[in-house]
Amino acid sequence: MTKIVSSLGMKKDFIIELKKKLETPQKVVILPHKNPDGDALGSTLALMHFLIKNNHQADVVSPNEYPAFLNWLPGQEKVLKYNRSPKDVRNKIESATLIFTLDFNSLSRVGDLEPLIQKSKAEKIMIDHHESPNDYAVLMYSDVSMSSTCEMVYNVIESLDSKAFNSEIANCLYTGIMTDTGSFRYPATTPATHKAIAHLIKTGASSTEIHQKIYDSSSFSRLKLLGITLSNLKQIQNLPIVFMTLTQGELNSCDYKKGDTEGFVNYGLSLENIVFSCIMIENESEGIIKMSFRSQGEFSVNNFARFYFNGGGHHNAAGGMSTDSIEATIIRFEKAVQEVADNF
Ligand SMILES: [Mn+2]
Repeated sequence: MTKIVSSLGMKKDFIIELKKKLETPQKVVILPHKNPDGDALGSTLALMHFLIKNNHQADVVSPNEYPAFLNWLPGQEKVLKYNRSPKDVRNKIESATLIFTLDFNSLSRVGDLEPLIQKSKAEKIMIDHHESPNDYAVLMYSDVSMSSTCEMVYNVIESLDSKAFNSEIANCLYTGIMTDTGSFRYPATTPATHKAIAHLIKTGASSTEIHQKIYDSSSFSRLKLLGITLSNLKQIQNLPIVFMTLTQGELNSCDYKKGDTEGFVNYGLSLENIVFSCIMIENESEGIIKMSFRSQGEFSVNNFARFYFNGGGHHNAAGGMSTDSIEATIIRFEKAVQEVADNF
């Protein structure tokens, strides 16, 4: 088996090899990471639509639920969730001939599905834009300079069959590019990103509708929860760093639903002169504090999350976790930022 690694842009080899694998009908399982976001769900669904159109069997298998603001994406009703239908998922994975892993690069990101994927004899194909990819795929399209996995899937479909775009594919890909670029404003947004977006609008993406569905669909309780989060906002003395916290009690008081806290951490960066924002969210049932980190410019929250909080991600957007109490986690965070204070 040849291993084709594409690190800078997509090498021709990736497409040539992928084309070969798709010459005969395949049974394909497409995996997003656990807690799929817009990019993970958008990219997996777009690829599913494309493969079905090309006479393959294709299923998106998610480790668990995705947030409600994504429950209109074309094809989302077909997503098999391991936490809901473990038997169906097991059957799909056991009979798969190809497994695509999208928007992640370490099998630990699929949670409880990991052993099933490890055991599967299907060939694995990775399409992803996170740092430090693990070594499990026979074909890899890995490029950290890419705005989103959706932009990469756009490139793949464009190279395989540029006439294949339809409104289903276009709406899925537009959504992931939009959410992963903060509506086209993060630095990874390039002329090529906008060119892809232009093509997706041309082929049926409803941009206004997508923006409304994603950004103007807050529940009353979610907005109240944002209010609590912002009232908990604190700045680290003499540093351009802020953090926010949410306890399980505060979540419960606002009838918390999965996905409600999506994007809260970004509010820290809307402050003048703040370049590092963190949110710590208590999860009583898992016994952990989930942490999200965002930065602007030089400071790598990917390294910070890896070194201090058992996580990782991108240069400017990463996640981590702590098994301490929320109070102890705050103290650890405050100590950690003092250790890296020279960077600011
Ligand atoms: Mn992504």
